[in-house]
Amino acid sequence: MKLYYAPHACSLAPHIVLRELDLPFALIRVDNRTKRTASGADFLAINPKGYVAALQLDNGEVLTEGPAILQYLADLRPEANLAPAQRTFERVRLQEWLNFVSTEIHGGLGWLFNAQFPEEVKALIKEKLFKRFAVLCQTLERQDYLLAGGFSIADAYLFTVLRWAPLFSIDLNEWPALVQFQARVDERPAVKAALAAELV
Ligand SMILES: N[C@@H](CCC(=O)N[C@@H](CS)C(=O)NCC(=O)O)C(=O)O
Repeated sequence: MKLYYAPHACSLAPHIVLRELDLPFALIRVDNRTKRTASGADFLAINPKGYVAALQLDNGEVLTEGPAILQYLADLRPEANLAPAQRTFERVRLQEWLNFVSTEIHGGLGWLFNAQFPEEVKALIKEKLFKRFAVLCQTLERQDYLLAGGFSIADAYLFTVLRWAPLFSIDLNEWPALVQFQARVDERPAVKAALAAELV
């Protein structure tokens, strides 16, 4: 498999999961401005959507969209328990979190990268985002991870997008449960390895 990534982008989540699962993969860096890979290949020919993450399977299929990639990976090694079994209620609970992280947290923080948005618009986005942070805290104040069963792909995703908060002068210390969550996930060897690999 090949994971197309940009350093510290949302592709960090599947990168962490590949390492958590100890799956063989090649990491291919994409320049999101030029849409070229490190070797100069046209990324748009690989993923016409033009964004990371993209996972190219050994049969040539290209899978995109974080929640789909994460579940595909977790199901390759179900014994690692990074996702509850398919067709269980817990799996739907996981999908509920993946969708929440994708639309409410990734989506919200993602808009803040847009340099064209005036400050008043960014303030409104933050106001909504902070309500969503409160929702996360309701769960993370009573358990270590989003699912009661332990670390899952949803946590890898949440960790990845919450890392962007300081870029927008959002001080996570206002939500201690989120700071503790970030520290807890940051301690995982697979997370440390993924972050180190993306710094290269
Ligand atoms: N819907 C996609 C969004 C992916 C996305 O937002 N990727 C960003 C990095 S976090 C990107 O590559 N943006 C570059 C661009 O849109 O040109 C997903 O959930 O995977």
